[in-house]
Amino acid sequence: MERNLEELKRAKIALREQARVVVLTGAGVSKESGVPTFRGKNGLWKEFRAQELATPEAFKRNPALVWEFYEFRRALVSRAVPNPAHVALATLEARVPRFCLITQNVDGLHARAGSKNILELHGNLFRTRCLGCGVLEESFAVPIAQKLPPSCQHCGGLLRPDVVWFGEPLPAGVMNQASEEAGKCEAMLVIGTSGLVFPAAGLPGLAKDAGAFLIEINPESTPLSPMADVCLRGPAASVLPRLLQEP
Ligand code: BJW
Ligand code: ZN
Repeated sequence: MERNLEELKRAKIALREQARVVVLTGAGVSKESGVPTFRGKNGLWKEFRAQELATPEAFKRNPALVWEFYEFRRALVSRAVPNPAHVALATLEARVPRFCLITQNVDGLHARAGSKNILELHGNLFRTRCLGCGVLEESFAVPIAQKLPPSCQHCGGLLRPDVVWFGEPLPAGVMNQASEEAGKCEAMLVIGTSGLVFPAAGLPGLAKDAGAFLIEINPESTPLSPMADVCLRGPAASVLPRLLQEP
């Protein structure tokens, strides 16, 4: 407990003193909103096979099945609300001079909590991309169509969720911007990610190499923990509000 308080204090000071702050979030930040993580117990990949659902090959093989998985997720997230961790990050943005929130999450909960400068590395559950004409469209309708898979209103082509599957490149502009922000930040918060999926998992290393103070918030240790200056162990929804509490 003593050590935890000491660590919390060091993290508070770093956040208060640094003008350029970057946050990298993963599925753990939405856990308290009832959105399951991918790995670990009760993780999505325990129940569903990633290779059968989150790859371009899987979609080619059976688009309706892949859409069923995404419809289940879209319905779940539609009912969810941002938790105190999302809200704390929106509050932090308002008080830091240069702030950027990089998220691997596709649930859109950061934006719903009021965060503004967000880079979504793995896309968004509520956007579709047409494989025929390439048009990107936002849709919050659940279900998205009477019959799955949905088709494009403009060209009749097959629509896919605009998320990044294994083996696919991340949106180039977004990843470049994220790397740039990570490479010039003074403090980075790494919250609720297992640090296993690349290239996102490489961003804390870029920040560290540039001399940033690294804070990890996660109930478990991860491959990123050894490079962190401070590890705050606990659920993001309780740790983050305490971290932002003054003094
Ligand atoms: C809490 C908590 C609480 C719990 N509070 N915390 C280098 C080495 C090895 C492999 C590769 C490499 N580079 C690339 C690869 C391949 C691959 C990869 O990384 N594989 C590894 C798994 C081995 N990467 C890719 O394929 C990427 N593409 C790519 O590299 O393209 C290259 C290319 C270039 C040019 C042409 C073609 C290709 C794409 C990766 C896409 C990832 N997509 C997914 C699915 C998105 C859509 C969807 O949602 O369905 O993204 S996979 C899934 O993992 C999702 C997540 O964003 C991502 C990361 O997961 P995250 O967020 O870390 O969640 P979990 O569940 O892993 O962890 C949760 C954490 O929270 C845990 O630590 C808990 O302890 C913690 N937690 N409760 C705080 N209350
Ligand atoms: Zn189209």
